[in-house]
Amino acid sequence: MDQHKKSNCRYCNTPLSEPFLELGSMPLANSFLKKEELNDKEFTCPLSLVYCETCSLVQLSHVVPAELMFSHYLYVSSTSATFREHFKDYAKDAIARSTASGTRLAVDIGSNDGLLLHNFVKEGINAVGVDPATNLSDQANEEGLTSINRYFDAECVRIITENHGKADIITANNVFAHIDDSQSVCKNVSDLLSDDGMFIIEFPSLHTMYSEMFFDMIYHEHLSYIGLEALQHLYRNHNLEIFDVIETSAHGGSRRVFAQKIGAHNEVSDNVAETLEAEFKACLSQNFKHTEFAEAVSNIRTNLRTFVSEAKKQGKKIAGYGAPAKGNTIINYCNFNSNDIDYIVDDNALKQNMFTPGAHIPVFSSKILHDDPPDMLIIFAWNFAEEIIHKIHFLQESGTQFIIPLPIPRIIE
Ligand code: DWN
Repeated sequence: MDQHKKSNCRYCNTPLSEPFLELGSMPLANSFLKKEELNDKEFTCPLSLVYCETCSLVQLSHVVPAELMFSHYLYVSSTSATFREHFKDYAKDAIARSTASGTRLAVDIGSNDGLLLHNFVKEGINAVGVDPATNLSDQANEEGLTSINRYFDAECVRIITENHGKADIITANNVFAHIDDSQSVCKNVSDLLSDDGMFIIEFPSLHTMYSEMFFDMIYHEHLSYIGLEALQHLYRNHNLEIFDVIETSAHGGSRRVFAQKIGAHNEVSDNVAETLEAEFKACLSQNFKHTEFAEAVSNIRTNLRTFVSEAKKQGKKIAGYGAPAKGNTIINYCNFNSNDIDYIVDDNALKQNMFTPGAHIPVFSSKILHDDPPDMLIIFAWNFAEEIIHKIHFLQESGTQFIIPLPIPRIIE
């Protein structure tokens, strides 16, 4: 199974030009290693961005086979209390909006450990999850949920329709950007969706990535970096129309986009035109914006490397909190290793006693912070900084400096 270079845009099939940003050849962001694997050759693939001149979709130039990334998955949605609250509110919002007469069925594509499914069921809605990660799908089923362990393909639609009927709510959160064959998934959604149904996706927004310089959102799982213009272009080919869009705080700034079959009864909100206008004003489809972003990312690397090198010259011990996929983009793009960052802690047991891909930095449970406190703690899971700092403020009181890495490394006072 090897990667391949994408020749055409996955949303509109326009031939793609050369990348405007190249972060280098990198290992997969969630491919943490066991100790005995440290000397094995790691799979790497160019991590570069290209944009489509027709529909303006920003996307990776190279595609890694999904099986390599998603069949056994270490990321667990429920690890953070912030996300547990987020998807509780999400389910309530979706149900409140679903005016399909007597909402009968919700289907969550990329259901992970079943966090959203659980909230739909708690609200009295029958819910079915779809996820290719066997470890996570098994976990959800063991908890009494219904999770189909496969990709959301035509056969999956047949299985769901035959056993549960059409879906009044279909969701795909932090997964739509991960899909290479977006055309087939949109067709499958259109086939599964009831006539009055809603298709809701949530994803880190391209607008935020550019405005906040969150280049760490770039990794091989994230094939697309979605703006509303590109999404509208894709949906129209599959009898889907966007009728509302809201901004959420997830992952530092996400968009939640609501769609329906063209002509269904939801009025198109002014939010859609306003968001398109805001993206137009941000010049997200202009060539200069992409090159401007690429230059800024290179400068951020210089700042981060200088920051860490200065701290190490002063003999400081540096650790990280959170071993998110995005943290590995920062670490590997800056060529950090365990001489720069002594260790990282993560509360997800699946990542503990493992080593980060590429840099081979050890990941421990947060207990080590009591036994071997660092002088500096870089919060790689910066999108959960408030929740994390609340847990470890004892460290700050004893002198550890907490660092937010992007857009410029800054000490939290
Ligand atoms: O698209 C994706 C994004 C949305 O989520 C997936 N491809 C993978 C994942 O990316 P990520 O790993 O960058 O996401 P998170 O949710 O920002 O990762 C947070 C990390 O921090 C997790 O490894 C858990 C950890 N954490 C922790 O150790 N203690 C988080 C909290 C809140 C904590 O208290």
